[in-house]
Amino acid sequence: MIPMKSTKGKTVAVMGLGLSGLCTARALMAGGAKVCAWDDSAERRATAEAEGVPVVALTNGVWRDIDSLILSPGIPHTHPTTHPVAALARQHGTEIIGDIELLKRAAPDASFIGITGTNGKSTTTALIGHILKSADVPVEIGGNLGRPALDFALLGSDGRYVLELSSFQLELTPSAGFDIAILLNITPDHLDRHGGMAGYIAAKRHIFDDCTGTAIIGIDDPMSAAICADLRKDGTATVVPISGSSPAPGGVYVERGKLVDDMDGNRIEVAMIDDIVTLPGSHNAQNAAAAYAAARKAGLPRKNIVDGLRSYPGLAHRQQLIAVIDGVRYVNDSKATNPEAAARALSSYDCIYWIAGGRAKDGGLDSIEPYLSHIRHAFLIGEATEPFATELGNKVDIQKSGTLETATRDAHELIRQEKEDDAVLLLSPACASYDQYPNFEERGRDFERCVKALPGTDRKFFAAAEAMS
Ligand code: UMA
Repeated sequence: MIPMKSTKGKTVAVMGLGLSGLCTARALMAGGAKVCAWDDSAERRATAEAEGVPVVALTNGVWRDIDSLILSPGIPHTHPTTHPVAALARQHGTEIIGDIELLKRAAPDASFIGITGTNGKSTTTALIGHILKSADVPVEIGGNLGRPALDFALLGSDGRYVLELSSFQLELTPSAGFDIAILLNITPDHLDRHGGMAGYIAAKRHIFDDCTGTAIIGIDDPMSAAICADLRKDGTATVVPISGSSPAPGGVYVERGKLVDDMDGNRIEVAMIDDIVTLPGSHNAQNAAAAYAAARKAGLPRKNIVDGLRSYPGLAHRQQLIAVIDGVRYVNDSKATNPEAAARALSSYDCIYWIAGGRAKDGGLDSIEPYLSHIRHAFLIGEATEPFATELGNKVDIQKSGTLETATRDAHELIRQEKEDDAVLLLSPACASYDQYPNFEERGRDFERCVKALPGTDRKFFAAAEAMS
């Protein structure tokens, strides 16, 4: 934990006492600030109080003494409505910031690598962290990935913070100024929180504000490609375009499975990367290109980076290879709680025995349509069994398995009968887990348990990186 010395003697309000808020309150108190904290949940307030955090109703009277409001990222401060505590802070001219801003103020000597994008930011963050760590660079990895910013150790001038940044966190980080700033892609998300697409793009684009180092930008979607063109005109940062599927002149890209470095305008074919089992699909090729560019700009030799890409263990529950049994891959993608996320996994393999279902989101399965030919057989579970059966029934072979345990056994049995080359048993539910599990992590762990119970002659199991490490 980083004691927040810069706020010593100041009065700081902390709104929200979840993962990031509680950690922030502890760090402020350890640094000598006078903290007054609040959460709308009585349970969260009680937990904080039990830890000695002063809980104070942040109503009108207290504001003349408060220097800053530290807002948790999940609490709205503009759209769809302004939380009353944020409204009071604004009315009194009190700065509203988040824990990433506090980290930037606490560690002025360290370097910061910020990663954002609608998809792939967790993988890219974990991948960059893994590559730097493997090369013995002092590094702390977290942010939206799970570990709150002020839980880190304080790093000096040789250290690097590798931060996954959500649009919510970026809005609360006025002094962005990242040494290496990465935007992977933009597709519509969190539009209610940003008042529409323009607000969402503005929040994402903020990652490049005051960036005088390197701006790494995906060019595989039109909105990010437009930002890339703008930044190149602007000329403040060194701009590195990246692509997972086509040439990116002056940047880093993957073409026919080969990672290409053209950052110095001197095309170098670095390595084949399409055989890295923990980074399947063209979306992961783009993530690998981003991680390579960041690690090169952080000063690592090419060989170390390629070694790091090859030894990347993958993140739990995100296209995580958990086992290979008699040549068949077993992949846990429990984090795919909507059809768009499942579509990315379905695009990554050619012969899929697919376990899908749970509590379905509105809008149907349109986004998986382009990948129906990759599905050899679907095994349906949970509340979505009947609606998915109706939607998929005349397009792919389906089986109503009901539970994950039955689906895993049904799929394994069929795979053994059909003996297809390249078969993959993929849990990528396209649904929330709440009908059968407390969360997607528990669903993923249950899948792992079911896979471990399967018979087989040649069984290999793999461990994933922890999101919190
Ligand atoms: N709360 C209120 N009033 C409100 C709303 C919330 O008091 O009107 C309180 C809740 O009772 C709760 C606390 O605020 O106690 C929750 O705060 P939070 O939602 O900001 O969540 P944290 O537990 O602090 O976790 C946050 C990030 N959550 C969000 O941005 C929603 C975590 O990202 C992040 O891992 C963590 O900080 C550590 O940095 C999660 C996430 O879902 C993974 N992110 C979104 C995403 O990836 O799409 C953006």
